[in-house]
Amino acid sequence: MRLSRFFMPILKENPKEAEIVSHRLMLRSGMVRQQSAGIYTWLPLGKRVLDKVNAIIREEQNRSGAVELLMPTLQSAELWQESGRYDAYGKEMLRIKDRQDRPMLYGPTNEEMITDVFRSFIKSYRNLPLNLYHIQLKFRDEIRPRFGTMRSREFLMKDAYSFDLDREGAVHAYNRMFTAYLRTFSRMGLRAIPMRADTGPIGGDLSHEFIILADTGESEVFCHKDFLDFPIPAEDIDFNDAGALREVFDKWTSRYAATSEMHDESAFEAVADTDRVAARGIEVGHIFYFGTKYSEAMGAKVQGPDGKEHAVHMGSYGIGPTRLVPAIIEASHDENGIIWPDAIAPFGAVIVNMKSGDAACDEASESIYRALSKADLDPLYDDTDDRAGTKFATADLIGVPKQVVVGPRSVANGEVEIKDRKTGARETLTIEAAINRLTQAG
Ligand code: P5A
Repeated sequence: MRLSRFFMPILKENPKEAEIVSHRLMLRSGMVRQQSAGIYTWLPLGKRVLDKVNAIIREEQNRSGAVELLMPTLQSAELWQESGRYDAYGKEMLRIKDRQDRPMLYGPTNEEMITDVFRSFIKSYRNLPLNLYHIQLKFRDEIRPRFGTMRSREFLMKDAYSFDLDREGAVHAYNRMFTAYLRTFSRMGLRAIPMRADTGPIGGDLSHEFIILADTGESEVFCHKDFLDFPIPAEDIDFNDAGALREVFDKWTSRYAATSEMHDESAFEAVADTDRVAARGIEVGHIFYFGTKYSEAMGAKVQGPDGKEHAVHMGSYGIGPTRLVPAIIEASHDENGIIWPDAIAPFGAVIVNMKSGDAACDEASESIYRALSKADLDPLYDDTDDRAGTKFATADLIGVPKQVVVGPRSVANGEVEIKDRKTGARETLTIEAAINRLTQAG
């Protein structure tokens, strides 16, 4: 991508409305724009990062055996009247009427709709287990949308729904998602700690929130320090092996970890003084097992091996991609801007042409741009007429992992500089060696 052809509206001033660093950096780097309170446009730079986050989520969901579909954002009120949540949900639900005056709503979650999909097709236990997910916009009319896309009214959610014949199957399904979530967040460079959680309006008796420790987090959390370095399950873990997944679950739940709503002061005090972590955190995921709450109310039944009808046991599993992006920034930035982990960087490298218009600089930059593009490194080429200082600041701000600096003095010797955004380490190499270094590292 040539920056002169891209759309990346960088802000020079710090936006006054941004209270936390991720919100400030997302606005300054032109990743998002607020359209109205808690409702955002994802601009091209932000969209690239969001797509990377979604791709990792999708890969890990698919690996665990979940199957993707896409449900609509608008739902009919009838489904929610069946489950009894239409009146219970309260003011967070955005209620709408269509031209026939039929009550509709912008979905805050999809338990009812997926139960309706399920009951209209699945009649036998032979079709179980089943886990269906989608990545779709939700709307919750939060009283206090804040911190940009961290707590917005319209936001993206990956929501998965599992269906099993009995509790045992449902617990296996829960452990599948538990394990998939550990892997998902770890691939984004995050350590998300599963904590016993309240089930709120979703319901049920088993629930974990996945929390990233961050000073700017909205939740108060208490946990054992072992969570900071437990090993993450490997890619080849067998998601059909209930025993292996049970072990993962037991290991991660053997230590104290709770949000303030579930906090038990005396249990926490039993943890050795030096092992206690009391901190703030960001909830990036939340999983629930709620048994037959929706299947009973909505008649989602299958015939079991005993020939009788059974209401299916269900769970639901959420991740917030539009919250994850700022959460990653909270965890990875410095005073000059964002530092993207490689796996979700919007570009693989940025080529900084210090003197656009200079024949030698242009030629070297173009050849590097061509080579990196060909190697699928997805480079951004800063070919604008900005001053070199502005270009350096932009490259640091947008946080692309590798910068290739093409300046008149080094180019005269056939050389360029590679700067690592994270460590700040610089290395001068011939153009060819620089291309090799970047394409091989990738
Ligand atoms: C689980 C999936 C549910 O809604 N039903 C379907 C269950 N869970 S949840 O905890 O309420 O939300 C799941 C995840 O969505 C993100 N999220 C938000 N992100 C941005 N702004 C918001 N206002 C917001 N609300 C929820 C969180 O990541 C949460 O864990």
